[in-house]
Amino acid sequence: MALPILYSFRRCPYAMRARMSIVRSEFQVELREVVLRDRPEHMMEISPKGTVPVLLLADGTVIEESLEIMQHVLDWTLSEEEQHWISLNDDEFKFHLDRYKYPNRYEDVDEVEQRTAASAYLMDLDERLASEPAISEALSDALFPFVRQFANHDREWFDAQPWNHVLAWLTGNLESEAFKVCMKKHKQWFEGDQVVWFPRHD
Ligand SMILES: N[C@@H](CCC(=O)N[C@@H](CS)C(=O)NCC(=O)O)C(=O)O
Repeated sequence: MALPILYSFRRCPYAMRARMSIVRSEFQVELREVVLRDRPEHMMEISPKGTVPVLLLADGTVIEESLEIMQHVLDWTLSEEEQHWISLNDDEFKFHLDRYKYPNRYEDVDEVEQRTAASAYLMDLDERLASEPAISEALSDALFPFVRQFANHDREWFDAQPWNHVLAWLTGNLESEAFKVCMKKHKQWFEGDQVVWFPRHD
């Protein structure tokens, strides 16, 4: 039977969260590594909006939103609280993250103001991570790839901030075996290439 196909880009935080959900589950896909300026024709045919990740199921269903991929793979129904954090992350935090990382791509953007605005979310997240019950693994996987991006922009500054729970949570995720599997490097996919299984099956 045909395997589900995942069009993915290693460094994309949306693709990362989708791959994390696959690593956590029994799901197995054919992974097709995409270079965004050279998107495969087949990917554009099944998902003309042109963003990664895209999951094509064996029955022909196309799932082209990272969160919907996670929900499908994990059979995950978001609680109200999970929905709340994901909206904060995907809308507000991502908005400021992009402007903090690439201020020149936008008009009238001050990098430090953007960093401060993004930091409000991280301080809230820090408080949430300090309280019980812990956030679910699925929610954690949906969020940390974005925090990773923010942290990597100026790691020294990030590490000096008073968000110890965020720091410990991020470190735990980045050092995890699951994340190592998720971040394994793959060559750009071309039609006719040998199938790359993900996670790898030996
Ligand atoms: N809402 C989408 C967003 C996905 C997205 O924006 N991915 C970026 C890469 S990180 C992308 O494909 N951008 C297309 C481009 O840059 O042309 C999702 O959650 O899957």
